[in-house]
Amino acid sequence: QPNVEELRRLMSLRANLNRNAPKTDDELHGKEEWKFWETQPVPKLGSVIPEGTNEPIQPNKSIEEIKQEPISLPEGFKWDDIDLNDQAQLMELYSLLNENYVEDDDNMFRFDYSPEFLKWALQPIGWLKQWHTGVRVIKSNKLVGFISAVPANVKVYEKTVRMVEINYLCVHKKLRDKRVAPVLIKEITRRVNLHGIFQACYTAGVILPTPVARCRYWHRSLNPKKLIEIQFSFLQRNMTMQRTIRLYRLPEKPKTPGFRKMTEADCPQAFKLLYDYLQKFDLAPVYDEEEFKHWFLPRENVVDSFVVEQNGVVTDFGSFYHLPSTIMHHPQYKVLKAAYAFHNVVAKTPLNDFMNDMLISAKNLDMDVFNALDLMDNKEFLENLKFGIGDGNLQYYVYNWKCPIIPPNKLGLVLQ
Ligand code: MYA
Repeated sequence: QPNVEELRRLMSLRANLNRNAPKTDDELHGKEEWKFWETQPVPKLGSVIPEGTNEPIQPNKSIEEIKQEPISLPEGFKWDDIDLNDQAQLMELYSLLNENYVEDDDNMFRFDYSPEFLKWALQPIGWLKQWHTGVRVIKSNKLVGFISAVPANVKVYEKTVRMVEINYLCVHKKLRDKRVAPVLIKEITRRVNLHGIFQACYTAGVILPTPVARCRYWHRSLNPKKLIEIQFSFLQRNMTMQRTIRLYRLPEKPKTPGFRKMTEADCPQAFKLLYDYLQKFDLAPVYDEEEFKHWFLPRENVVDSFVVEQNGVVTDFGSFYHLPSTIMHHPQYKVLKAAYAFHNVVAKTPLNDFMNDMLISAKNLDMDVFNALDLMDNKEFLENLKFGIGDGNLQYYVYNWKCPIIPPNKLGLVLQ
């Protein structure tokens, strides 16, 4: 554990991660067996996959080989698909996650995905209700577990694979360490397999067998006073609050001529910019125009997108999503408002200038912090625009696939 002085010096900002599995290489080496993961079609930790390999680990199954009945749950629990179009059920999922989902290492912040955000993230083109998989206590009907899959086309090196993105795996705090998570994972695998899909991608703060890529969050203070007061960040040595506030001050309005919020009419051009840009990555989504509209048309308090447009020509595009965190024990502040960089593509404006306008836009939406991973071309602007490095890695995984490790600058996938 670094002491407070070191924390100050590093101005270490926190990433939201979970603490139930190893997170650092040191913790990992203390772990001897993977009772669940060693039964799964994933590469062994430490295995080196030769260049040129890019294929499934296990061949696809025929329908007859897939179990028709759900995986057995422990006595007293039942499966129940969550209907997100039913407001009461949507709120049940919201509460489960709000109270039990991912926290930072020191249990100070916990993700607070809004109900509208969950609908956006879980109902893209092709979503299925049976992939919004819940577990309830039979007696009380209380929702105590959840896992989701949504369909996506993902390019891995030179192949585009129909797969699912797995997210929002959550087990109620009172039910932890009872091997419920492996049951949820096996059940969602079965339900996805029944649709002829045998690959999945997912991210986690924990290290599991075996990451295909690893990157890190960086944080740009927009409201440094609040961030320091809630101990999300620390006053640097030799800095006063006033100097810190001045350091992070931003212009009132975006500076690039033609920079504005994206509208439906911009979509064909913005889509083309992003589609072409994503080709250069080794792991990236392959959207069609309808999916692009789903993911990027602005939705209040969920996702925002901006373009630079002049004389009808869209030259640059950028987006961020809104993911607040609950501040767990602060007398005054209850919510940390965070913008997360999604996709950004510039064809004309210098990337640093464009991203500065994105920061200004986030600040003007009352965000406290702007977070970005060090993937795609983000390293070009992180330091210049005064982002500070976070304190945890985000691991990327592809289920039932073997290929060599992908470096962050070849990673083009951002999950919510
Ligand atoms: S990542 C976000 C995960 N959620 C949270 O961190 C929220 C807070 N934590 C919890 O709710 C629980 O601690 C969870 C574990 C549910 C995480 N991914 O039931 P257990 C392994 C995968 O006794 P619990 C996200 O949503 C662990 O190593 N496995 O433990 C993406 C051990 O296995 P092994 C994990 O703490 C999810 C086993 O689970 C994770 O009560 C992608 C212990 O189970 C983790 N994040 O519950 C899921 N954490 O014995 C995989 C621990 O081998 C999808 N474990 O060490 C795979 C693809 C499926 C679809 C395929 C289709 C083709």
